[in-house]
Amino acid sequence: MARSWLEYKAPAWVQWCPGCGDFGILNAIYRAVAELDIPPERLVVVGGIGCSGRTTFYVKGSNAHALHGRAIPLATGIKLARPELTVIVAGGDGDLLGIGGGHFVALGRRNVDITVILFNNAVYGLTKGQAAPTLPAWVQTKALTSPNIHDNVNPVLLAFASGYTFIARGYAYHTNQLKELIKAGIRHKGAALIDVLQPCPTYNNVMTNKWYEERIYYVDEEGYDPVIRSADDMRNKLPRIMEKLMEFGNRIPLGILYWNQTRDSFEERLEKLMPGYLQAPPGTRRIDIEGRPVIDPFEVFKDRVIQT
Ligand SMILES: Cc1ncc(C[n+]2csc(CCOP(=O)(O)OP(=O)(O)O)c2C)c(N)n1
Ligand SMILES: [Mg+2]
Repeated sequence: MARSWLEYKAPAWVQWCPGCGDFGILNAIYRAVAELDIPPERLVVVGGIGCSGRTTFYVKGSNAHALHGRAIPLATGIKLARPELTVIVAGGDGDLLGIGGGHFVALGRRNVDITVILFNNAVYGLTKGQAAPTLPAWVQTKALTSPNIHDNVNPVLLAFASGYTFIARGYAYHTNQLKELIKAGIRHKGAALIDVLQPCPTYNNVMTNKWYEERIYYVDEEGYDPVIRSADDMRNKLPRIMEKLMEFGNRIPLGILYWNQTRDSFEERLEKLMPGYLQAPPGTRRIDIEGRPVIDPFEVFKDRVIQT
């Protein structure tokens, strides 16, 4: 029997504004990991900095809170040291696409088996509503003194260009559908992006629940097929996939948009390079033999010590 989601509820007071989309995403994460029966000690939620990054305090797991924009590199290190762990990144659009944009791209190139949940409210919520990289041009949300004159980045298209092998989009208030997308992303062996659209009732007074509800629809209701199993599939399905990845206007597609099942994960590539890596990954190896350090950190770092 699956675990209860309550096993994943950390004893912390949830500090988000009433009506925040983060609650829906948190709820979907709880139920996804419970249904997948992931033991909390084998679950790692790495949070970025932002309202969204606080997710790491609210889910019981072997979690870590990174510096702003650095959730992906920290998660990558954890996953490569202990590939048997389930590693999830929870970060905002500012964190993952602004200051952390280079790391977002690098994860796709590596195709590390990490599930990135992008809390996409189009604003910097925690720092009081500045324009995030996903805010469309000429939109003026209430903290801006003039309309946004930056063009917006499309996270699903950037993920595709970077090499992510599972790309989905969900809506924060549709927690059942979002839970299923998160489960599929976790099960996928490779870099997964779940772009989660979410109203920010405090700072985004333009992209509201009503705004989203008028535009969103699910691609599976149209019989859309996102799965790539061969080079032929890629040739045949790519035009349709590009259409869905690029669509963001009067209609916004939700669901699994792209799922490439042909590429090795980074862990599989490492195993090819270093046979035995998966049996004895670095995080499980002894760092001393019979009490004698194999690596003497004092020796290694001796010329790096700051003399006072
Ligand atoms: C190096 C650094 N620069 C800037 C900040 C200030 N800061 C904190 S959160 C944040 C952006 C948060 O926006 P987002 O990532 O979209 O998360 P949200 O709060 O919207 O969930 C910024 C700029 C910081 N903490 N560290
Ligand atoms: Mg944000």
